[in-house]
Amino acid sequence: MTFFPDQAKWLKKAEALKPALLHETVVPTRLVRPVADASAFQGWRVEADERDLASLDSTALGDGEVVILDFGEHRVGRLSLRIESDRSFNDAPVRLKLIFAEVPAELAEPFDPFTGYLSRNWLQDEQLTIDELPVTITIPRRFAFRYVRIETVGIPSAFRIHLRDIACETTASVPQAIDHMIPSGLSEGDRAIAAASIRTLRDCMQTVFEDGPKRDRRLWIGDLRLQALTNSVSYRNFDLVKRCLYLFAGVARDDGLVPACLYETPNPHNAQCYAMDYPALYSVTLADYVAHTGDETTGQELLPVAIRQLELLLGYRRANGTYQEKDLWWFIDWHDKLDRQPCIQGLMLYCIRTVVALANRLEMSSSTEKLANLIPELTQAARAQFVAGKPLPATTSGQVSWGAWAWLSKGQVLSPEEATSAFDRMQLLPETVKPGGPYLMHYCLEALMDIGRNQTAMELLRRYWNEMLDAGFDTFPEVWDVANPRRSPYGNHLLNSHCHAWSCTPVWFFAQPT
Ligand code: RAM
Repeated sequence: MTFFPDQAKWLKKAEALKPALLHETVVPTRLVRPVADASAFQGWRVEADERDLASLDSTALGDGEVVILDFGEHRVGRLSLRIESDRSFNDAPVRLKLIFAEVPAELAEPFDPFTGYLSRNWLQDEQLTIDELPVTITIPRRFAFRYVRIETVGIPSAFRIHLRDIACETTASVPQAIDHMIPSGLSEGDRAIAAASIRTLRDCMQTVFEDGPKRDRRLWIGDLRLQALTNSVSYRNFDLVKRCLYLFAGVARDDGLVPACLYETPNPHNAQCYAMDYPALYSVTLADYVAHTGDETTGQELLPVAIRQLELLLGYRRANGTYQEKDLWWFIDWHDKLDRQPCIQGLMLYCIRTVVALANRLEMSSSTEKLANLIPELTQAARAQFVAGKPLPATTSGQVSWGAWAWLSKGQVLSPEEATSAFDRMQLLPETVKPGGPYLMHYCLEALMDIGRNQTAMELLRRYWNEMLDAGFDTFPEVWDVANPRRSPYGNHLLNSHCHAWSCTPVWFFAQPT
């Protein structure tokens, strides 16, 4: 028994909305090699190899040789290549070790001995062993990369090999060319930010909005909400958003809670990973979808799912007005020091207010009456904990953070005037906890926009996202900390994803009225 009687029907709707994947052939643009450089991102940059790409065809490769191809920009797809012997025979199998790298460090630093909290198999290496030459091979796994390192292993001295026709068949549900998606009228600097944003979104737009094509390659609500925003001012592929909303609704667990993320194959299913903030944000994603498309029929059908999330999540609220992570995990941001209590309370209020407004729009306001009635009490409780008698919004232990400020503002726990003055004073404090990554930074900027501080938001956006461009990115990464480029939530920077959904929103900000 599923909680919502229509879950099976919703999964069928999602299936019917599954986009066809588009494939285009792209080829490398040059040969490069990594160079240690303390001033470069993670200590590595690439420079042009003295060998010319055009000479690769005629280069006979022996044992232990390395070729590194630069595809010119970040791509997602499958690599194919032709391997030939320079003789009429090969008297032993040919082995190639390949590494697909989004950033130079992946080309230069050994993957082993492996440390990290996630599986080593997320690191993009591959080994090919080929018995008979000549052969043209397409590596079955889809990779996310800018560079491909190929190393020959164990080639006997009796023959040499040639690598030819190296190409990538890209995969995405949108075309590869991005220029027409970049808003007109931007300065040159903003165009560069916009291009990387669009490229990030493009490479994550597969048969769902993936969080990152390198890792986790799956659909998360938090990422989806931000991708859907950027999509609304670029590709406008609203069917993909609709598909994702139906997928989450279709895999809700027995009590109706949707997971934080889901798996698409072999059949869409619940990843059994729950986080308070992500199901709460289902409501906002749905409300945005209705606002962007005017598709009220879908809004009406899925409104009960959004309401159910908030009702269930409110059940985790303790008598003292707090939520506890041991009852249900929440994400909010990767910063280790951030006290997320004010964030989660502000976020819940923001989501409740959003679903109430959506229900009004859909003329279903009786369904959110109970939620609406709770708003004053929840707001007062949050004010008592984080605002009353404090010089700045802070946690009970006195921590001042951009995250708390953003979510208390978005939840209207702070009035616009309070939010404005608090932000100005907070900016002057050296000891505040800043966002640990682009995801929370997005919400800080959104909160600034809400109070009409668009100029400040855009200045912060340019500073933060330009730092990433300066580090050499042409897509935006999951983790960004200019002071610590090797920062990783996974205990190993090589596991980080460098083309990550939640970092793609600058284009949405550029489209907002100034
Ligand atoms: C990571 C993913 C994803 C994020 C979750 C919380 O595993 O990269 O983007 O939404 O964490």
